[in-house]
Amino acid sequence: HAADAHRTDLMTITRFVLNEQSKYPESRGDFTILLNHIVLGCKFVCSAVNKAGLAKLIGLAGETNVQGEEQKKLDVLSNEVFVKALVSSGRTCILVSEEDEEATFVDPSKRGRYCVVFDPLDGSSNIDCGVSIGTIFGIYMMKDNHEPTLDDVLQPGKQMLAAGYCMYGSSCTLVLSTGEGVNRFTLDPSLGEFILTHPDIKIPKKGKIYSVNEGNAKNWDGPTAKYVEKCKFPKDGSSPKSLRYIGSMVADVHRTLLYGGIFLYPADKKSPSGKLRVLYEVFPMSFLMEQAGGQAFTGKQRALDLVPTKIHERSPIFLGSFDDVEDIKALYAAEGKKE
Ligand code: P6P
Repeated sequence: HAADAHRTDLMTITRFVLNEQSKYPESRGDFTILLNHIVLGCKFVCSAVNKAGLAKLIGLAGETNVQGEEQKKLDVLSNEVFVKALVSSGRTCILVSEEDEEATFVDPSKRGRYCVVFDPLDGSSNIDCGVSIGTIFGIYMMKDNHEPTLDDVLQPGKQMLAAGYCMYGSSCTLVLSTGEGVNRFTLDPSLGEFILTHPDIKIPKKGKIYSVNEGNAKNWDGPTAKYVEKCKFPKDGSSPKSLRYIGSMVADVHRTLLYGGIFLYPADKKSPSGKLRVLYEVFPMSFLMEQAGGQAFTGKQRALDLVPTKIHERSPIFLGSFDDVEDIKALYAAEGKKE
């Protein structure tokens, strides 16, 4: 019986990745081992986030991170857990975390070939009010077998081998792409395993939702202002789009991936490069969107073509349903022609 088959044929994330990797005869299982350590980190953070209210883990840790923001204890904890898990995997050589000003170069005795860029707990300002938050990560292979340098992580997003996020909300859900589509896994706490629940996710070609912080409207440039105006007062007789903005990137992007529509964090006069970080926010989410049939644009180019020069570099980002992003690309192109 199909339902029984589902219950007994548990496709765990490890089994799923092993199946995928078995297509590459030369793979030695290193990627699967690396991913297992990322999954371990996600399980730990999921447990800590769920207990946060009880364990009084929330509240300020008294330190501030490189972004000058008050660091909450869960940020500190999550970052330490991921750094330790990734180093102990023995498969990484460079780590870039939103929480650490400098990249971590793994000791040669524990070194592997992968570079991991991650935001251990994105949206952490929402911890205290229970809004979904998440871990975002991207994986590069080092450029070649030399001494690792920052160049190994300052690669365009299109060079990523894999990207994903884990969202800590009503359930713990991990969305992953290794370059062959997007798959969603849900943590079964009774098993402590992420089980494949939504294979091969595709984002709707067009959506009815736009997601942007309207509070920044005063500072937007022309094309963004024009696009949002079109969402609210469509000229073609179609109904206006709905606005949904949670203020936690993982939650806003997850909704966009499942329901369709567009997520925007534009440049503005206050922050000319926008707010979101290229390596561990823009690239992983853009990678997932393209793998799901959507697209991601910086206002100037395809997001994954961007070549970062600094590990905490920011970029404007417009990502989501293919047709919706196409619309804002046309407005930027028209602006470009005027200049
Ligand atoms: P704003 C959270 O702090 C975050 O980094 C992302 O998760 C989120 O999308 C964005 O900032 C929200 O920024 O300026 O709208 O509050």
